[in-house]
Amino acid sequence: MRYHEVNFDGLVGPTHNYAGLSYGNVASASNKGRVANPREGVLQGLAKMRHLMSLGLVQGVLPPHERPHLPTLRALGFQGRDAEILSAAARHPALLVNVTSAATMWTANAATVSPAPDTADGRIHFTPANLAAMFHRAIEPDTTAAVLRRIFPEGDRFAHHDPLIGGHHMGDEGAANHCRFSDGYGAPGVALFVYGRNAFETDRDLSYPGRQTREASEAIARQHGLDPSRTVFARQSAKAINAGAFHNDVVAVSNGPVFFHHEEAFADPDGLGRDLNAAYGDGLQCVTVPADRVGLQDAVTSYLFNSQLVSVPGRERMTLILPGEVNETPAVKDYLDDLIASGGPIGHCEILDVRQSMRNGGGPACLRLRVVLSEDDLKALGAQAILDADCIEQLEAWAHRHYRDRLLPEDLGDPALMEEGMAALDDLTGILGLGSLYAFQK
Ligand code: SUG
Repeated sequence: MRYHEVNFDGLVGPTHNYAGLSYGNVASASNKGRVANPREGVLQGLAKMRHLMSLGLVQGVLPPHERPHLPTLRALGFQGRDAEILSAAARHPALLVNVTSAATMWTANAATVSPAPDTADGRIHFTPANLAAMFHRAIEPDTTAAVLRRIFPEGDRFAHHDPLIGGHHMGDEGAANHCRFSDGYGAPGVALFVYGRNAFETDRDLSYPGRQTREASEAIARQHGLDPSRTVFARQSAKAINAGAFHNDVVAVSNGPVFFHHEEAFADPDGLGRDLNAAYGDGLQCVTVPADRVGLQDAVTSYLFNSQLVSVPGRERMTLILPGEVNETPAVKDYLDDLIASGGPIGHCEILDVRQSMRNGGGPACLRLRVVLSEDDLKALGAQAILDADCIEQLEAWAHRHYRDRLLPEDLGDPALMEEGMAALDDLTGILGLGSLYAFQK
């Protein structure tokens, strides 16, 4: 049976804007209040998907969530018709920007996914991330759960868990803090869970939030039925978090047996090396980028590690899909030239423009959730979530039809924007065969 690692990219939503909502995410803070272009954002994302398809990879897509999120506003006591709720909420601009964020585009934070070969019952397990660290993201899990259940029907192939309870203490940010190593996607893998802090300790070393806790990662490993001897937990270094690595995927990425990461990503790199070797056995290939070649600061601004590391059919060495910002960081550019010349496991670099997302701290890897699927699993999906030439063309036309090309945080109270968003998502559920999914459709 052939297995694929499918990237499910999040579509940039119609309310994409720069509101400076994520403390500890340097790009989000520094671009606060800038004019956003949602149409350009969604088209950049679709161009990335097109590019991966052109390389012969199977490409999936996940829909944006409804924004403003009226169910949250209703739960907070706002009443009346949709337009009345919006105009009342607009008198609380800080709340409104939070419930209107298009952050669901970063599907690396949608869920943690454990492939079938790694789980005790041989099913693919999903836990939607509770994203408890940030209010604008903590409103995502219910819709994420509904979307995942629609696309991957619960049954003998797919198993769904509820998002973790426990709020901040069980803070879980999904696949962005999870790596998997395997010798072929269909072979049993080793899971690496990376956390920023312990749930029940005050960490005085952190100046920015450690969004993921060790206890949350352990809970997920337990409920997914992972083999403890093939599961490793590692703490991020405070230095990396304080430099802006709010998720581990800002400083590390894995594919197959390859682990590409920054030297200063982890609190105890030697311990991690020993644990991974013990769990994986021979064959793990670490590509560790020394701090004297690329400093943490440059890693964070360029998003070198927030690249997608992919195995392209017909290419012997792996390919890094990088954001355009790497070209603007001389140390990173030099490093990449040497990396390719070194003859190591990474042999190709391809650079794509995802700048609309990057300005909010979301690189190529943030925009995708990886799910290992067999050919039979692909046939069992419950919606048209895998792209083909026709579907991506329809999505591009859809984006041109519905999206604005200019948006500021102060535009978010506009009732026309809310209506445009609903019309876009209603249309989208038709294109992707998702049925009625959103609260406004019920
Ligand atoms: O959660 N930015 C997102 C970026 C998420 C990136 N994901 C990964 N690294 N996997 C976040 O910080 C900013 C929104 C704003 O400021 O308007 C934001 O939510």
